[in-house]
Amino acid sequence: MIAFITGANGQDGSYLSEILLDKGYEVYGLKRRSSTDNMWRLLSCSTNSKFHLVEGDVSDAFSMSSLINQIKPTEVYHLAAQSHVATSFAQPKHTLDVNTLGTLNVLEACKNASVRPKVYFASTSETFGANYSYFNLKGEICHVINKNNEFLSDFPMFQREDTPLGPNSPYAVSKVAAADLCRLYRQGYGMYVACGTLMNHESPRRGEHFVTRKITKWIGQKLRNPNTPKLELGNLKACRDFGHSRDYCNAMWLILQQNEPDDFVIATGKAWSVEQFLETAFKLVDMNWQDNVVINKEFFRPNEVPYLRGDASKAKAKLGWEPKVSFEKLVEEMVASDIGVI
Ligand code: NAP
Ligand code: F7E
Repeated sequence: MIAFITGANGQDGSYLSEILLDKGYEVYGLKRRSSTDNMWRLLSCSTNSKFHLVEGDVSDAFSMSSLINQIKPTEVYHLAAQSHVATSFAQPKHTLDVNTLGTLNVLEACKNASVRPKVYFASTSETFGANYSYFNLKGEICHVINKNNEFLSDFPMFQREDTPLGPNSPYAVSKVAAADLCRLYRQGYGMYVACGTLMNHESPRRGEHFVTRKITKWIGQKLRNPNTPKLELGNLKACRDFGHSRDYCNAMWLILQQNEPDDFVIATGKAWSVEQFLETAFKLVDMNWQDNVVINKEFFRPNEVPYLRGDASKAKAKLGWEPKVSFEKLVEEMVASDIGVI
């Protein structure tokens, strides 16, 4: 088996590379040129003779088609993206160029390959926006298209495969369009293209500008230097379904092992507010977050996704997939890594 992973040096790409190498795959990881080294997540892979880094950029159609022709992968995991939601408001065109047109380039290259690979596309729960589903008293499924971005905290609401999409950031729009392209190539050209709609997943390898890692990194710095300025955050009320990246990368592999291409929501089924993440992380080091956090309007978004909680029943039934790492263990691992205990 030969895998080609775009975004290999990102959080998910690094765990997925390790998982596939363990299964005996030959793994080709795409990296784009950077002025400084950013391969730290791939340290354990770099010594494996079955792991190869190849240079290219998903927004360059030529580099995608020539790499796929040379490598002849059996499976393509297309993870590369401008993945930061807040950045997508500041750089909307770049986000669509990379995430939507980059996906088109990958799909076209795979369509024209002499032997077409199976393709996994990294979609996201952000595509639901503020929409949700719930079961009414008769046990019937109801879907809500939530135009006001309301946050109904007492409601047992969730998102699953049939929840209507309501993208409310350039990032989410770019992923909806890319996932539509995936379905078009599946239906129109008979290609094996599967989409994973993944809820937030974190780890010690999470980028430093995502809220979980921003918090745990700050804790590490504060313990090393008591003069560290206060932690500046935005909306603490937003809720996310936080899982562990390694668990979610296992789901990506399972999704591509099905006989027929299909789409799956991957989630833990529980939602936690940013405030609850803060509370849990600070408690681990006997600190009070209220004394150490200031709210800065700069970190609020023009549009917020108030509440994400996934229902991964389909993944459990068809893939036998379930998350292994609890929220508490996830926070513990991230804090331990940032304070230098592991
Ligand atoms: P990440 O850590 O931000 O990694 C993104 C990767 O894409 C990096 O390797 C980055 O390279 C690469 N990349 C960006 N632009 C590129 C380009 N033009 N050409 C080639 N490579 C490019 O993201 P992640 O958390 O691993 O997420 C992986 C994928 O899952 C992304 O598509 C993301 O949108 C999606 N997703 C993530 C989550 C989550 O909670 N983590 C949830 C749902 C979906 P550089 O290092 O050079 O920037
Ligand atoms: O924000 C709030 C913020 O940037 C989470 C990406 O992997 O998951 C990720 O997108 C929440 C939001 O992740 C700060 O407003 C408060 O409500 O960590 P985040 P995200 O936007 O949920 C999805 C599923 C993806 O697909 C994306 O690729 O936290 N928040 N204060 C803050 N967020 C940040 N970044 N920084 C703050 O200071």
